[in-house]
Amino acid sequence: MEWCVSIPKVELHAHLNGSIRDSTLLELARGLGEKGIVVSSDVQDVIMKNDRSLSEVFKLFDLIHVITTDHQTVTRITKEVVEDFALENVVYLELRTTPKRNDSIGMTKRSYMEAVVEGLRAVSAVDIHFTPHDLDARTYVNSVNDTFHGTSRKKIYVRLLLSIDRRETTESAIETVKLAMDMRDFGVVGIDLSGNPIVGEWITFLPALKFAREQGLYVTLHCGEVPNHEEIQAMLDFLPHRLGHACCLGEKEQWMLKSSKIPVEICLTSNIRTNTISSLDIHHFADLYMAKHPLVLCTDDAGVFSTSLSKEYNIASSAFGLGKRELFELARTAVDFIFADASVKQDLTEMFNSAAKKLD
Ligand code: 6MZ
Repeated sequence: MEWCVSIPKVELHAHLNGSIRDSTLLELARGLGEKGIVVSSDVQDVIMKNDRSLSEVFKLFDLIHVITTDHQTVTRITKEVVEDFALENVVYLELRTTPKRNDSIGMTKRSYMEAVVEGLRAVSAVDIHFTPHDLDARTYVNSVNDTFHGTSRKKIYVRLLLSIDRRETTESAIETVKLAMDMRDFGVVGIDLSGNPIVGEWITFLPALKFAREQGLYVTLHCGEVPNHEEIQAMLDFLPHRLGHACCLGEKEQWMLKSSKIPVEICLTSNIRTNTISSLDIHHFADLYMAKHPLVLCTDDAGVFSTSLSKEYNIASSAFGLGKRELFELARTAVDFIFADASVKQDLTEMFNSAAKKLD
């Protein structure tokens, strides 16, 4: 496990509100409990419960959103989540979150995202690079190399994806895409479609997703968390830049996925905890890995599922028999699937190349 922590890693599928530290959630719940807004002992029970079905997970998110959705808290959790990833040697993070509107506290989707960016600015325990205009990328590479050997502060590149929740209307989804376009200078690179997979219809989101792609934003889709074959087919036909999960694919869909070479964000613990896949023995990671399909290990919701990216690498190692060299290559190839620009890719490639020389 220690070794999995020590290697540089790339995280491409992490939901902000799913990645909050338990201690922070409990502290926030206690605060709201004192004001009578939530019953803090109920919240504690729900937060600490570890075996949740997929539908229970979405109920938990509704509760988390009650606890976290004010500007100050959004800023705090963003800062902490980025620092937590960086401290386990995640060197590039694509953090996704659903811009939220809450009229009662004067929150708009834009002000929510401004609070997220404020959180990135507030990062202090590590060095962060999150805008496309960072000038000191070269220094970054060198210092990440030092980081791998424990000699300097941790460094992390962060880019943002704006999520469209499946409960949203077409108009609301388009509003999110427009916001993403406006916020490119603050590190926003793409759009994600997520939320409860049994809610909403593909046709509702398609106009916004097409618009995003036309505008040069990257698109990743939560695909196949439930066996909705019509939707899985439509998602594969859309040819997004990446897919999340891709669990419940039929034989023909698996064949289409492999031919498409669309990279898949694999979230092992999440799939098992939500019972989307009954056991790691039958997880599609093995088949896709053997087929040399582009894959990246991710956490999904490190807080909700009590995991970390290092743990996910460790699980892949024990469940699928991957050795150190294979795990390192898995981490390194993830650089090919990031949504940041070529200069970031180049820096990360050089950094992984240099770390590879020092592998034992
Ligand atoms: C689908 C998920 C998810 O956006 O409020 N989310 N959507 N499948 C999953 N697998 C378990 N895990 C998280 O983060 C929380 C939101 O991310 C989506 C849900 O829409 C959830 O409300 P943000 O930061």
